[in-house]
Amino acid sequence: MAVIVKDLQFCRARMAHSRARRITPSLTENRSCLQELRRDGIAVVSGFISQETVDVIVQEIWDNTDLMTDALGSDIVHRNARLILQNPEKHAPSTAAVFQDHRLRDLAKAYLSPIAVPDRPAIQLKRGIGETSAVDFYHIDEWRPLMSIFVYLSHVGADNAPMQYLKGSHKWRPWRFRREQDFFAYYGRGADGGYVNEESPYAGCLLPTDVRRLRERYGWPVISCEGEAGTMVVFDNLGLHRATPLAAGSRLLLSSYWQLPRE
Ligand SMILES: O=C(O)CCC(=O)C(=O)O
Repeated sequence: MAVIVKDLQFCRARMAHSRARRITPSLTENRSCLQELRRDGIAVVSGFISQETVDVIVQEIWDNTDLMTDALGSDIVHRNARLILQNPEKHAPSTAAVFQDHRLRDLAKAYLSPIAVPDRPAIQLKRGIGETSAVDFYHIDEWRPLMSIFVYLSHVGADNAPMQYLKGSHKWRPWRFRREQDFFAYYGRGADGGYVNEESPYAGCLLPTDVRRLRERYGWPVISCEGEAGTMVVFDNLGLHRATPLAAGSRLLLSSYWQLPRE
């Protein structure tokens, strides 16, 4: 009985979010990026910030934080094979100009809704060679509209843990329904962004065989998100994507989410 109630709650919540979603192209000057995002679920834009801006931010991270020394505490957590520095604007003030850049805000509001809001800005560092985690399985991050932005602070080549995304997998197709329903029922995050139970890291994950079958059916190509420092990657978190383990060097980036306000 409780399960059926949960399923009904999911259907109601999903309909409410579909109604609140309002793609509004007039809100962004970057129509081609919006078009790509709508078509593929992802867009990679090189030169989004200059090398000079990258250098200033990286220097601040070195000077003001323990991120590069593997020390935890003071807003640094280790999750999903990376160190995550929360409240980045407090520790590295020059990141504020990037997180508050009107181009990002306009794009997010155009893609999601004029009422979309930013969430969980962070600086992420991967430097454990070969380190793996649950997000290395293809997964969705949500059942409700959600968009992520990465801005690279280091060169991300094939060896530097580029994210992989299945282009077109963000669109509504029947396979999603059961996945999103399970996600609604079993996934939880606390206020600090940490998982609330042992199932949560796996809630949106698919087995490799499931992904192979879906790709056979829908033909989604893989994009490997490689780029120079200064590149922006924007993606719809409802599309299937996965992290890849670091093979060499490190990967440093700014990340933030955009979503509809929580009711
Ligand atoms: O960091 C990455 O490469 C991918 C991250 C990811 O899977 C996620 O944000 O859900």
